Amino acid sequence: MSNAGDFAPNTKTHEMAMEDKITSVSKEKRVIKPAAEFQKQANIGSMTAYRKMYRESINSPSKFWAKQAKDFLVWRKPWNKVVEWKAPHAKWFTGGMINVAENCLDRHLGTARENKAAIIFEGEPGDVRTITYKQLHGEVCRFANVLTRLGVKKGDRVAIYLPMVPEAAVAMLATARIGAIHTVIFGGFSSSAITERVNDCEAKLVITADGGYRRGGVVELKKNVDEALKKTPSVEKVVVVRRCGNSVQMKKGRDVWYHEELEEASPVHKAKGFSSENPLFILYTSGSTGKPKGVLHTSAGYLLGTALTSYYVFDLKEYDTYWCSADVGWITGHSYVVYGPLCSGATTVMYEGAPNYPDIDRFWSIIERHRISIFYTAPTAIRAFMRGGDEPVKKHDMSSLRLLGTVGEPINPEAWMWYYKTIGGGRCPVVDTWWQTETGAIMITPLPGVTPMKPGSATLPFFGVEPEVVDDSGRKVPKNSGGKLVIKRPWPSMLRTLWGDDKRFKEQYWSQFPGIYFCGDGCRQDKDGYYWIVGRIDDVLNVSGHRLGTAELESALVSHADVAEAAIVSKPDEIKGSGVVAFVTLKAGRNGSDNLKKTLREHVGKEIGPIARPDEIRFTEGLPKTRSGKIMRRILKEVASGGDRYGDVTTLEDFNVVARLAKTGEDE
Ligand code: 7RM
Repeated sequence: MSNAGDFAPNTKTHEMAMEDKITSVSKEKRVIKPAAEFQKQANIGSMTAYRKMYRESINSPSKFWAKQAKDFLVWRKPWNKVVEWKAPHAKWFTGGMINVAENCLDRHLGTARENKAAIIFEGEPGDVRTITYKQLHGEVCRFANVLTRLGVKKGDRVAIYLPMVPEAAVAMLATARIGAIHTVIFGGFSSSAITERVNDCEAKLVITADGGYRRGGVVELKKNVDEALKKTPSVEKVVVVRRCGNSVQMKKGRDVWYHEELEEASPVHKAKGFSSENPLFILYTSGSTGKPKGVLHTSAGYLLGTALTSYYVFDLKEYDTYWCSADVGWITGHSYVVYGPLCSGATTVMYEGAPNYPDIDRFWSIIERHRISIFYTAPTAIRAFMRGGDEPVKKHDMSSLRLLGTVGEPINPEAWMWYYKTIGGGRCPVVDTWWQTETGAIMITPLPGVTPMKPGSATLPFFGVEPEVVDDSGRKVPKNSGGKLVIKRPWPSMLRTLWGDDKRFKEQYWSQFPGIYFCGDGCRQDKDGYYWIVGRIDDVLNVSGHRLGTAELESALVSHADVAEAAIVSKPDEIKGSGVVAFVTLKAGRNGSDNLKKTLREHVGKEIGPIARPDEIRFTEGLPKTRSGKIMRRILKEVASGGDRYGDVTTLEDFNVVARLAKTGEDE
């Protein structure tokens, strides 16, 4: 139990900082020690080993990164300088020459990995394809020759708009192989999103498919491309993968079939070395307002970041079957479906379809049939499965799993425990990995088998990462107080700029604290040095003068047995200045009643204190989410205050959710 007194600010010392301080209300205390059996075989064997290596990475970064770059990558020409840092611009491994595709493919040939599965693909209808490293190499070489023949040169932009099929990985790797720049556009985006992105980077060529399978139907991708390309003067050619066999229109002189081009192409392609800082890809990430930002990543540093984290965070072993359920349209798909695992010679699984098709147990069925050993997914998916109860999981043999991971949002301790116990059977460490499109690779994370885990915390920094929690003036805040999360030094896989908009790059990430990267997240560091992300700074609530992150309040609601998911926003309140509105989805079979509203308010009061008790609770069938599963609190805020100016909703997964949400307040 707690009382409001706990939250009384110490006005003497904190008067000045009140504005930017975030009050933490979490009472989460559990510590889960990883199993000894896991530790015995882990790629990093102890906390002592982690701390030693971390210290080296911070005290002698150039020496540390030089060693990793030698151990994890193959080079055409060694670098002269590890890092050149003129804030906010970094260059890594300058003077070095490298080919990213060679690092993911050619290096494994002539080794025992040659005939190992590089990709195991499962389509939504149930079709399965296994592609070995040798086969993948052959296909990428052929397609690299096709791209060259179609006029793509080093530095040209290639847009990829495909379903989650192996050809997506082939397209990315072939583009990289010839030194061109890819921009993957998520297959769920509309034609206007394609137009905007293609025009922003002036893509010369588009790779798409006739369609992709989703929830039993066909998403007509080529049709969307045709519509989008009415307004894209830069596009000269379109390559179409045949996936569903649905009829498409091929524009003469512009459109060619992937399979026909490949048939004619030679499987021999000699990879050239490109400079370390050669751009590898642009990935558009939508801010809450304004046009999408084209995050630019380059070659060597990015690849090193993804390879190193793949090895240590996922504890990759030669025999693992590794599955990251993210779409290649997101950074997680780039870094942890394609580049990280393939550079490490791992077997990476790709699944095309919806998580709940034909049934809610599809993921568990995939894990059982392919004997997946490492599984990486998002909290939103975990909560959705949790909502469906344990039965769908129990139908499957999940004993092949040895490691679980999560990314995308703060994971509430309740969902963490469910994931750990029900999916992992209490055997598997859970790595809660904090990172961003901009960071390229995992930044804050446990090392499995080694780092004692705290449900809801991403725990400790990865090698070379120096985070800090600061107030608005950039001063480090005391342990256990909230503030802004910054990264104090450059790291190899960091974004280099925003495509065509270096001014926005500087403003967005480097203007708050000169020379220091501000990620936009609120955070708290506990007494053990563990980091707890409390949500986006833009979403912070103001309750009676206290600034509260969204994650802790939502997590308190979700810890109630009837609640599946919750999102909290503030709304203007005439008396208090602002009030707290909770949108709540319930577990299957539970009923939203006035009684339950009362119970939930009391529950939150008990869990974290009376000040955080929501003023209003609204039960809803679903929450507005981005297509990668992040809750769009900006829309909920608008709904809560009775408005309908939702702003940019192009990344919204399902607009019907918003329409239904608007009705949730009507009985109030
Ligand atoms: C990888 C990815 C980045 C934002 C980030 C956070 C949130 C991601 C976690 C997390 C708490 C985590 N890239 N986020 N991972 N919050 N714990 N483990 O998601 O660019 O799409 O999003 O996602 O707010 O800033 S992203």
